Amino acid sequence: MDFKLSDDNIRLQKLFRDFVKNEIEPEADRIDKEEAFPSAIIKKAAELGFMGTPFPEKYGGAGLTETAYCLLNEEVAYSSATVGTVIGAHIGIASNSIFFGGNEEQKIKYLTELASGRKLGAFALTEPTAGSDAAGIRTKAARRDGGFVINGSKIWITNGAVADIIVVYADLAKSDKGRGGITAFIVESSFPGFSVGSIEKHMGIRGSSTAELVFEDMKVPEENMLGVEGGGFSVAMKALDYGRLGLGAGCVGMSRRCLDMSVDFARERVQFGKPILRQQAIQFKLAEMATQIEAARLMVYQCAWMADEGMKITKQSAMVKLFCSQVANRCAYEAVQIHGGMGYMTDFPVERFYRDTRVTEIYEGTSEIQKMVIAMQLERERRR
Ligand code: COS
Repeated sequence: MDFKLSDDNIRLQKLFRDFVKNEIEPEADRIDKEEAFPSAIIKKAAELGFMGTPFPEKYGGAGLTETAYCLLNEEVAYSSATVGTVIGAHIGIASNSIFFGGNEEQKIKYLTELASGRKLGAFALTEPTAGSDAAGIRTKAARRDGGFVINGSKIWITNGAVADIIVVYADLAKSDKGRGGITAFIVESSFPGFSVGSIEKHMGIRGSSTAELVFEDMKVPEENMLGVEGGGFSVAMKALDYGRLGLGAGCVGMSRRCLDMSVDFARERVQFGKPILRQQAIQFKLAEMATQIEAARLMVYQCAWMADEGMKITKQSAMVKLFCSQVANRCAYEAVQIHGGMGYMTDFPVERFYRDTRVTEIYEGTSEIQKMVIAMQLERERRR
């Protein structure tokens, strides 16, 4: 058993840290305050090969591991959860849908464009009737003229208004209900019949784009069906397994940042004649934060190792997502508490982290859904 990062991963971690320090940190507050999509940062990340970190080089990726992808997410979210969210939606769930569900032609045509960062991806599953109950989608696909036509809409799609390539999950069955008909399609934003509807405003991750997508008789070529007819639900679930792992790594980065800000502040802030870092009330908070972050980090990298070994990560990644998002929320809460009045002011990043961490217990499956996934896996393990 070896808990050290490999020399290659230590080098990558340094590379990611330099990128974050030079390109993201100077912009992170502005991105939040101006609700600005971080296009220039994403372009730079693409030039450096980061937009396809875990994918093979033959598909335009960097040919690295899930561990490396987690290191990237951890460092990026240390500075900006917005940028972490854009990359997470692009790699974790959109590109992974094609990587896991696509055939060779689809990977060459679409994954290469995504992994190289020339195009941006989105994952379109959620609908008004299908949030936690992912199988409740109403968007319909039908066979027509040797291809498909899709009608319906999606909501709350990350990268939705800016993505070029979108993996859309639609119901190809005749029935009105059931995951049996759910089929995945690769859609280009230039397809006639595709349009962007309302753009959402949100509490945190304010520079990320969250949009409604509308499909009106949108024609999709036969060859753009991803995987098999009715196989879409499994593709979405597998992509989410990997998305949740990356998201957990981002939560570790956010938690670390909250701790670092808190220690720095507590060293400087003097009350009752000494730095508050010397007050037991504050020491206890910092110690709890540090201990939880240590545990969260170990969970992330154990799960990343499992993924790199080709093991099934459904249960483990749900645990990672559940625990790491809770830790991030607790760390942000305590960071604000330690900063006191200053933590509540918008002049300091701690307030941004408080808002940004909140969504991590909601998107890519709420904490309650992660518990369901874990419990269902426990049941399956006992049945075997
Ligand atoms: N990988 C591959 N396939 C999977 C899978 C996984 N991780 N999990 C489930 N599947 C497959 C199963 O094998 C099963 O296939 P068969 O019917 O052929 O046996 C099928 O999918 C259904 O599985 P299950 O019975 O577990 O599905 P449920 O309908 O009970 O799923 C949950 C319920 C909660 C797991 C699902 O609806 C879910 O994850 N919801 C949350 C969605 C979400 O995260 N939304 C956030 C927005 S997207 S950013």
